[in-house]
This record gives sequence, C-alpha cells and structure tokens, in this order.
Amino acid sequence: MERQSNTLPGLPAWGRCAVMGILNVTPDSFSDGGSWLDPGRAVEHGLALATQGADVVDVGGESTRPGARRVSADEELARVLPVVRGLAREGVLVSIDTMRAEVAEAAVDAGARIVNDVSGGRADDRMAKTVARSGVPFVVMHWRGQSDAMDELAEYEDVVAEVAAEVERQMDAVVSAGVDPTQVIVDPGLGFAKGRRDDWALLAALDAWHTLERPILLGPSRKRFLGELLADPATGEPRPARERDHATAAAAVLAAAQGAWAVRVHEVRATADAVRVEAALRAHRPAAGRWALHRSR
Ligand code: PMM
Repeated sequence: MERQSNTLPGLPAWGRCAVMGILNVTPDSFSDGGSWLDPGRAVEHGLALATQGADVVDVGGESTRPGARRVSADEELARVLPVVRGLAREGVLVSIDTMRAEVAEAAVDAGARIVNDVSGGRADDRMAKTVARSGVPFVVMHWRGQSDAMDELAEYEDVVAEVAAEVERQMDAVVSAGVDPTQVIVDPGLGFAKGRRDDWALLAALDAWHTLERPILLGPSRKRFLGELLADPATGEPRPARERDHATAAAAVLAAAQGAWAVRVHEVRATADAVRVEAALRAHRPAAGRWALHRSR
C-alpha cells in the first residue's frame, strides 16, 4: 500500500515516526494519575519529555481510562491552560487532548498546535467547527462512547474493517463541518471500546490504514493488552502499568515500521530511540525493497 507523505500543514516533517509524549494533568489517569497536577511540575515534566526526544507533548486534563467519570469544563480548563501556555512559551510543540470544543479553543489560543480528541468530534457537536476555525491539525480517533460505557461497546465481527470504516465516516463528518481534510490525523483508538484481541488485530493491520490516505497516530502506551501479555505467570495478574514501557517501545516500533506518523507514549526515551532505529533501517533498505543475493552454485 502506498504510504501518504506523513506531513501536516504547519508542522515539521520529522522524516521518521514522531513521538508524542503524554502529560496527563489529572488525579486519576490509569498509569500516571496525580503525578503532574501541580502546573509548575507539569511544565517541568513536559520540558523533560521534550529533552528526552518528544517531538510533541500531548497535554490532557481529563482521564479517559475505562470507567472514568467526566470532569467539568472549568476544572479541565484550570488544569490544562497554565501547562499549555508554559510549554508553548518554551517552544514546545503542544497538542491538547480534549473532547470539549471550549477547551480546544482556549488551548489553541494559549499556544497548542494540534487538537487530539479521543472522540473524533463526536462528544461535542461544536468541536469540528471550532477546530475548522482554528485551522490546526485534528486527531480523529475511533470512539464508540464515553469511558464509563465503552467496555460494553467492544463488539466486532471484523474489528480492522469496522474501526477503519467508522473512522472514515467520522472523517467525512468533520470535513463536512469545515475541517480541512489535509489537517486530519487518524487513530484506531487502542483500548477504547476494544478488547485485548481487538488491540492486537489493529496493531497487526495498521498498514491497511494507509487506504485512508491520512497520517496515522497510535497510542499503545502501557495499555491493558500489553499488561495482559506480560501477566505474572504464577498469579495471572497483569503487569503493573508503569512496568509496561519496554513493551510499549516494541509496539511503537512495530507501528513505525508500518508507516505510523506518530506514537503517543508516557516514557519517551526508549521509544524516541526505537523510532530512530526503525528510520535508519528503512533508509538502508534498497529501493526495490529486498536484497538480491547471488549464490555461487
Ligand atoms: N489514549 C489515551 C488518551 N488519549 N489519544 C489518542 N489520540 N490516542 C490514544 O490511544 C489515547 C489518547 C488513554 O491513555 P492515557 O490515559 O494513558 O493518556
């Protein structure tokens, strides 16, 4: 499958899979909740992620872990705005992880340059028009419902085909609302209304997503499918979230090898190194895509 150029208007062309570092300014995210609630500490952590190799820092003020309840818009704004402003002032490329148009608009005014909406514009009808006005790239992730209900919505016959078709429909919807099609980034939404087997199937088939002709973002970081893969053999308990970073880097490099535009991760350094290894390998491949070895007999 022909891969699209992986460039977006107004953003750098990294020439490899980009790394989006996660900065959750929340008390309850599943793996880093509570660590960065203080705005000063959050900005410091965002700067550290950039130093470790994050090309983008994704700031979120509302947890989307399975079962999570929503916070008010005021609370979300109070959490994210000082952090977005502080990082943008330091020259960090910031994306805002929000399902609210009001938060997206205020964050772009504060310096965010990408809107990452896990609902792809479905949770707030004003989102697509707001993003269209702002003119920044927009992540349309696969989403079937809010976190307190999403586990029951993980029913598929052919997860790869259905998830891609639903994202394509949502892409059409946001473009009808005025979003420039060249600004859309697509994301299969690992862990969102997905079972463990669904996540593996989506990662295995990421290459097929190039039919959508849009840059692909993938968020495997510390997710349940990795925890279950690495479960304790004696107890069957999933590996704790903070001990899933090596597996995350491996999943990230597999996404990069399938042409992902970016991967979204908590622990940046390992993945930043891994995507560079993938890019170097690609640069050393012959144009025809395979080596011709000549046997002497
Ligand atoms: N996953 C989470 C939050 N935001 N955004 C995108 N685009 N893709 C994802 O897979 C994604 C996301 C949940 O993970 P977290 O609570 O650790 O941030």
